Amino acid sequence: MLVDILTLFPGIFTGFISESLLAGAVRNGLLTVRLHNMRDWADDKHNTMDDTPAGGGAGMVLKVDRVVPSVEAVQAIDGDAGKLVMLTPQGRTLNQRIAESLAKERRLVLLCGRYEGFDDRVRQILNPDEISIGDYILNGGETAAMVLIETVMRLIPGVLGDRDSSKFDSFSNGNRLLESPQFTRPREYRGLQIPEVLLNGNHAAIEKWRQEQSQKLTRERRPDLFDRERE
Ligand code: 6GU
Repeated sequence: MLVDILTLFPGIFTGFISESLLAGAVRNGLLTVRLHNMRDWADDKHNTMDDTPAGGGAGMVLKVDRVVPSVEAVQAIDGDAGKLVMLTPQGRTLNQRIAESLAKERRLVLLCGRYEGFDDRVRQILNPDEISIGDYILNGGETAAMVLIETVMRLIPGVLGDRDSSKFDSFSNGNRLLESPQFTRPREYRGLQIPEVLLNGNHAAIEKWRQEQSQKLTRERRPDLFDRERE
């Protein structure tokens, strides 16, 4: 998968893409991430990216005549313009189903906003898929883009080894149950034991215990998920 990120702060992403699983996916050629400073692409001799809001009010608005040309220039780098995603608190809320659908794309172009947002005409002209990561306000779309990339790349075949396949993750493949508690050695710590059932090698009993724990945890903590699971 090819991921192009348009941002005014590309430095925010450098540690993120050079560490851990993401770095492995890049090394294995499963993922290419390209960072673009919108300021560099704006086809204009001035590089002012924002201006005061029409009608007054606090903050600054990202200029349509800077943002649209930079997105179009990045889209044109490749024959396939890709799926354009705008990270904005006004978007639909990211969930596993949306991530599964984005994981099928060949190319994603992620547009990160800052300040008070984009001039609305950016949305009207480019018609992006608008995505939020939840009901709270961030300083900008960059951290939301990282959340989206991490969620999507786990679903690309080969990115995770077999050992930690995402197939059975909570929220995957219609699974709406939280995962059961996990334990590892030592067997006892500060008087707390690993549940006996996990130590006796009876795989059917272990599976049954995990199912029960999963259901109990979901019923207690996320009754909203539990009700949907039973539908
Ligand atoms: Cl995508 N952007 C900002 N600024 N705040 C958010 C968000 C995005 N998603 C949740 N809050």
